[in-house]
Amino acid sequence: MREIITTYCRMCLEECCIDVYVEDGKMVGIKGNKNHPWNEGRICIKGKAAIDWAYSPDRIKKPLKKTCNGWEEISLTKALDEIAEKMNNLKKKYGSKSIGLWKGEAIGFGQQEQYIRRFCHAYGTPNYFSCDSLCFASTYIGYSLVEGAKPIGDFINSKYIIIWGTNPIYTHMNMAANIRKARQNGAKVVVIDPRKTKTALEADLHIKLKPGTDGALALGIINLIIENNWYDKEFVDEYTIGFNKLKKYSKIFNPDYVESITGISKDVQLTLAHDIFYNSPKVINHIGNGIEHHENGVNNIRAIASIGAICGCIDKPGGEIIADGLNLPSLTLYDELPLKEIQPIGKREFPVIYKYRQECNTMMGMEAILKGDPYFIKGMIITAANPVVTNPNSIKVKKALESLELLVVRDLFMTETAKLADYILPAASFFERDEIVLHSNINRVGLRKKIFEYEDCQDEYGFLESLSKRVGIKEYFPWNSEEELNSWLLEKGGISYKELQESKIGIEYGNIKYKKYEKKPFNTPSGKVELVSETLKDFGYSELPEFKSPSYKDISNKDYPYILITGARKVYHVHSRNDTMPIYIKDKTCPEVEIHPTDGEKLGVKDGDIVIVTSKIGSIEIPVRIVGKEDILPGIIQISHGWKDKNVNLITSDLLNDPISGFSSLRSLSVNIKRKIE
Ligand SMILES: Nc1nc2c(c(=O)[nH]1)N[C@H]1C(S)=C(S)[C@@H](COP(=O)(O)OP(=O)(O)OC[C@H]3O[C@@H](n4cnc5c(=O)[nH]c(N)nc54)[C@H](O)[C@@H]3O)O[C@H]1N2
Ligand SMILES: Nc1nc2c(c(=O)[nH]1)N[C@H]1C(S)=C(S)[C@@H](COP(=O)(O)OP(=O)(O)OC[C@H]3O[C@@H](n4cnc5c(=O)[nH]c(N)nc54)[C@H](O)[C@@H]3O)O[C@H]1N2
Ligand code: SF4
Ligand SMILES: [Mo]
Repeated sequence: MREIITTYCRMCLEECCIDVYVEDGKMVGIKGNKNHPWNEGRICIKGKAAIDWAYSPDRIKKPLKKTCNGWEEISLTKALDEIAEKMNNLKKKYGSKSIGLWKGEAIGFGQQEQYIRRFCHAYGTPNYFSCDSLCFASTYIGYSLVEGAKPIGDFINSKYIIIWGTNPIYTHMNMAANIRKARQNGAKVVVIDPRKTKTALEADLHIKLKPGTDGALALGIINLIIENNWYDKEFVDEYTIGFNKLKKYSKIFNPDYVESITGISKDVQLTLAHDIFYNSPKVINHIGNGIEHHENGVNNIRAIASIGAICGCIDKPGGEIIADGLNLPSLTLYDELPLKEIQPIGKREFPVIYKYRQECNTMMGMEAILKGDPYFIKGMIITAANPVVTNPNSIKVKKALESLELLVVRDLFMTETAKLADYILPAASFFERDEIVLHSNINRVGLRKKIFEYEDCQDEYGFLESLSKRVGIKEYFPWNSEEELNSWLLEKGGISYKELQESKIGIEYGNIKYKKYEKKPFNTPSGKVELVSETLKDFGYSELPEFKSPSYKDISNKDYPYILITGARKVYHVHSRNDTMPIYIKDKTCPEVEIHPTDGEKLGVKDGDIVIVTSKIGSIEIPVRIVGKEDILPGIIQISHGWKDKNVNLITSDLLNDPISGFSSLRSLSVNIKRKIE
């Protein structure tokens, strides 16, 4: 039998709608779905490779237990029984808080995340960890502190799009398509990035600023906009607080001072400020991971968010829209079982992120495991993550995970993290689970469909439900399958499950509404846009979006004269999943350090030569790629993350953090680079 099943790709977070061709139950082909308004038929190379990936002969299909004779296959029932027994023992010995659960990027940020949060609180531990210790949460709180939510750019209708520290052509294919459409309709696109990315190459203007200095540029723009009376006075008066304080503070950021910090000329600063004014409110300041991974990340983000705020670009066509979202019930148990008496790991150091995200900090998690500070974590269940490669300071991560009394890893493949586990449980891929897919930027909801299954490869819900029975919390997992749960969630959210199942490409759940603030206050304590934040002040931080220079400027770093950016994405790869991708993708690129030709000359190296890159944390040997002289600023080097060999996180620091979000400074690290003498 031949059929086409319309579902959603989850090889990356774009969640493109795809048509999967199935013959006698076997997937044989894959295409982008042409009717879905999100990806309009687009599919990238990773999506095309998804079938080979899911059917890979390297997949783990049976539970594995580590024994003194190596890995032994055991039955799923036995594995779950033993894990539950060990969890119960740890609970008796050290309390339930000694167990943490960790969710990675591969299963996303929606319902899968909520199941794990639910399990944690039902079990009695507040220790929910995730990739969000390094991803998006900084952006989320930066914007939430200012305007109560993270807005979404209305790219298609925009006239002026400033892209700060992101490369959507590689990382957000469909957003990039919308930006291209806007440009065809006459919008100007500006990219701010120390490197000439593909997105920068296509832009009208590329501004190469020094890493970690975006906040200074944003404050300089704010200063020029205010001095020239280019802001939206009505919006500022009616809907913001703290304008005069911001005005006074931003005065420090005069064009000369900003140029000295950022390397951006006065003319360019003025062009930016003027063009923002001229095109407002159809202006979007869109930011990415490149702004988050710095010591002053959140405040830099607040400063950028404030530009749109003072120019009245919030919630207007072509500007930054605060999406309504679909009102599905939350599966977390923060209200029912708040566990107030237990300190979540990382809350002491980073209370604001905990307040806004209920997110423990993975870097502090390693401290807790190794030092027992504030108490010991003794057991960890990790799913869809590979922190030995993706978290900073890999040697420490490895040491910490190895020292646990119980480590369970759920993955499809034998990753570096899985190798450390006591038990590896085979996980279902996205082709093997039913789940709700939300595209909140276009108000659409759809269903990912289970196309096939391997007997022991449980989906996330199935795993947690079967563990819940064994550890005495089954009452919190009453649904018998993910399908049953989806139906419950959707019906509660006012969407018919049946209708959604029948509609191939999902349904729209409402129109985009503008200027909602006229009827409903902003979701901030004052109900207004907060250009200064009482919340931050109450926690002992500055109320202003203060700029602080990155520590690579410190004199103590003189032995590390280069600035390392890590993690710039490649089209072919997603984080550490490089190593498990089908071979024809894997072979396209390899780990390498990108350097400017002048630096290449200074070091006496050519393409392919091996160099040693050293930070205060460690060193790696890696081949060089000399890029074009316009492609990166001299003195700045770039290494993408995710490779098990030549892993850049062997030299990144876990304790050089943004004091508000706890994010590690992965994009402005002081390093040295030397040619390897054979
Ligand atoms: N130096 C540096 N480090 C970084 C970054 C950086 O820019 N620089 N970026 C950071 C960011 S933003 C992120 S999001 C993190 C990501 O880091 P992680 O969350 O660790 O993500 P992955 O490396 O993709 O690991 C995902 C794992 O899930 C497995 N997997 C795939 N599909 C499924 C599934 O359906 N179920 C289950 N259970 N497993 C599955 C994959 O095989 C893979 O081993 O990396 C961070 N690390
Ligand atoms: N193909 C692919 N797509 C992905 C992923 C993947 O691994 N592969 N990962 C997904 C995930 S989880 C994430 S978080 C996103 C990340 O998506 P993006 O945010 O687009 O991440 P990058 O490709 O690293 O682009 C960040 C850019 O910021 C620049 N940059 C570095 N430091 C600074 C700075 O201080 N200021 C400025 N202005 N720019 C700076 C870098 O040079 C880089 O070009 O991608 C998602 N999409
Ligand atoms: S961009 Fe590519 S990998 Fe990501 S969801 Fe779309 S098709 Fe899949
Ligand atoms: Mo991420």
